[in-house]
Amino acid sequence: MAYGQVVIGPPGSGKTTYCDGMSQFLKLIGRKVAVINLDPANDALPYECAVNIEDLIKLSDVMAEHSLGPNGGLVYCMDYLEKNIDWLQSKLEPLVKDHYLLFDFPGQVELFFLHSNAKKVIMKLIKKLDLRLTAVHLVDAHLCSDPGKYVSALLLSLSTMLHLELPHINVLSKIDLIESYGKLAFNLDFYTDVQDLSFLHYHLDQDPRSSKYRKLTKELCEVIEDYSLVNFTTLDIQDKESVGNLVKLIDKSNGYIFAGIEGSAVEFSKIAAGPLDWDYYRYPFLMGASLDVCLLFLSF
Ligand SMILES: Nc1nc2c(ncn2[C@@H]2O[C@H](COP(=O)(O)OP(=O)(O)OP(=O)(O)O)[C@@H](O)[C@H]2O)c(=O)[nH]1
Ligand SMILES: [Mg+2]
Repeated sequence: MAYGQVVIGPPGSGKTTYCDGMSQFLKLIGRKVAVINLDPANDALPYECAVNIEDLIKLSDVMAEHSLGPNGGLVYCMDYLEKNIDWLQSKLEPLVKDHYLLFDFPGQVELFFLHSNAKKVIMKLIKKLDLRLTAVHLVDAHLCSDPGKYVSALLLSLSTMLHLELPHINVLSKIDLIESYGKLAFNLDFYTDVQDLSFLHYHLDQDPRSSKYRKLTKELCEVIEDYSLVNFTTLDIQDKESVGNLVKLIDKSNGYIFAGIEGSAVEFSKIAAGPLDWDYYRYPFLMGASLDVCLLFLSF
């Protein structure tokens, strides 16, 4: 059994930078990490990747051969990957024994809430290799600065959660830049907790573009609230405390914290309900240290 993350989100939301930063962080806390690039449009990779889809198929070749644009080309590449899942499986087999996996996916969002090929790739890997994966869905925090864009980020997050059916964490990325977008209409908690979207209506009405779709937006907000599934955590990939907090959430969601624990159902539920300060106890030199102390040791 191996654990890992499926890193997804719109173009430019920070997926590749995240895989780089997250792999560095996890290595520092003692995990063996393999980053798998499944985005054939990723040209300059900042991390050393263990598996690269480019070795199977190149986006430029697909576009030239089939007269496709980049979007159609990416859908083709995902289809091709699904048909050739044995290639990926054989590359991953030696890694799953002792590595934590980070999958860097393309930023074409319809692959994750509409088409079935990327989902099939993930599900086949989970089944064949006995993986425990969490979807980490990155959304640029910039979208909070515009109520209409924020509603579309909520809808995208919800439809991706429902489509992928994985343990799922939505992340507002690049949170370090949030102040540079001007004063937000609400406190950041409003955007992360997704508690009462009716407060957005007034601000949506101020924008002539969104006031035109007032009724539609209201109905969509109600759908989001009725499901009551979406919330966000925040991330500044350069801030080790921010990354550390996210790692704890992810490890709880995919069950990493339970790995190797042999105990009763009561022990499991104690851990599940307990505070999130468990991770670093695995590493003897950090035994008993608080997260702050751990992070001090693990300079990023
Ligand atoms: N300030 C800041 N910039 C970030 C952060 N994360 C990513 N970036 C920047 O955002 C830009 C896009 O990052 P990428 O990692 O290439 O985004 P991506 O989601 O992989 O993009 P695509 O693969 O094209 O979909 C880069 O210039 C990064 O340096 C962050 O936490 N803070
Ligand atoms: Mg990328």
